[in-house]
Amino acid sequence: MTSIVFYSRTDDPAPWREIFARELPHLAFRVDPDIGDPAEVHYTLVWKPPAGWHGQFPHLRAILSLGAGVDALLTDASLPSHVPVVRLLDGGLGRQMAEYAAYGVLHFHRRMHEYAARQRTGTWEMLEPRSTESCVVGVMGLGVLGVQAVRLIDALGFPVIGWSRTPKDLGAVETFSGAPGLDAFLARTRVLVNFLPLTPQTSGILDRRLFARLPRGSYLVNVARGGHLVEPDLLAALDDGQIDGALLDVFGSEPLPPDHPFWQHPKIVVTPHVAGVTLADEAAAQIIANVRRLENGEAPVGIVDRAAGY
Ligand code: NDP
Ligand code: OXD
Repeated sequence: MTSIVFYSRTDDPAPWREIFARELPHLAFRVDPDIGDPAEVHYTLVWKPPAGWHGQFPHLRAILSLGAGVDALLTDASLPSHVPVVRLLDGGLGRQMAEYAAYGVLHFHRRMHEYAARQRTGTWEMLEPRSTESCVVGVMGLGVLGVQAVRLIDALGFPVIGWSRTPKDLGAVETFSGAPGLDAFLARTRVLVNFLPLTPQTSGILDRRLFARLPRGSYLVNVARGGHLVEPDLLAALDDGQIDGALLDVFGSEPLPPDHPFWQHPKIVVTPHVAGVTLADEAAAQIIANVRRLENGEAPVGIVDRAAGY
C-alpha cells in the first residue's frame, strides 16, 4: 500500500491523519518513527526532519512541506535531487503573518515599547503622538505572504513601500528591487518588516551595514528567519539608538536559549515562532490537491526552485 509519512516535532499529526483518511483513504498515513515499509513511502509531509532522513525512502515522489519556508529542508545536502520539494502557498499563514506584521507596526508607532518601559518603573508620562503619515513601513520580500502584509498595513493608513529580488507592480504601493533599489528603500523606511526567504543571498542581510542605512531610531519586525539577522549587530544598533525597538519571532537558535540576551532586552519583544502557524484545517486542502495531482501524474503547485533556494 502506498503511504505518506508525517514528520514534525511541533505539529500535531492527529488532524492531518483524520483529513487524509477522509480525503485519500487509499493512502496509508504514517507518523515517524512508525514509517512501515520504506519502499511503500511515496510522499512525506514534513517540518524540519533531521538531515539524511529522506534517504531511507527509495520510491519517494514528492516532499511536501508543512511550512512556507523550506530553508531547513534545502540545507540537507542528502535531500534526493530528483524529488520535487513542494511548499505551502499561504494555506492560512498569510492572514496570520499580516496580522503579526501590522501589530508590530502599531506597537512601535503607538510607542507601546516606551510605555511598557515606563510601566515597569511606575512612570505616568505622556509621549508625543506621531503622525501615521510619517511612519513609513518597508516590507522586504513581496511574495505570497509579504504582499498580504503590505495590503493590511496599507489599509491601516500607513505609507508602505516594498523590496524584492525582481521588480513588482503593486499599484499605488511603491516598490524597489535588487541591490540597486535597496538604499532608496531603506532610506525611507521607519519600520522594517522582514518577509524574505532564507537563502545564501539573504542570510545575514539584517546586519550593521543595513541598519546604518535606515533612518536613525527605526524599528525592526522579523517574521522570516533568524538566519537573516546578525544578532550582535542588532544589539549594538539598539544600544546606540540607530534601531529603537525590535519585534522578533524567529531566531538563529530555536527555542531561544534561556540565557540569550534578547529575552531580557528592554527594547526587544520575543515571540516563539508563532507569527504564522500551519493549521491543518486551512492548509490541508492544497496539500491534498497536490497529492491528487501527483497521483494523476500531474505536477504539484508550489514546487520550490532549488537553485534559487525558495
Ligand atoms: P515567497 O517565496 O512567496 O516570497 C519571497 C519574496 O522574497 C519574493 O518577493 C522574492 O522576490 C523575495 N526575495 C527572495 N530573495 C531575495 C533577494 N535576494 N533579494 C530581495 N528579495 C528577495 O515566500 P513567502 O512569502 O511564502 O514566505 C516568506 C518567508 O516567510 C518564508 O520563506 C519563511 O522564512 C517565512 N515564514 C515565517 C513564518 C513564521 O511563523 N515566522 C511562517 C511562514 C513563513 P521575487 O518576488 O522577485 O522572487
Ligand atoms: C513556515 C514557518 O515557514 O512556519 O511556514 O516558519
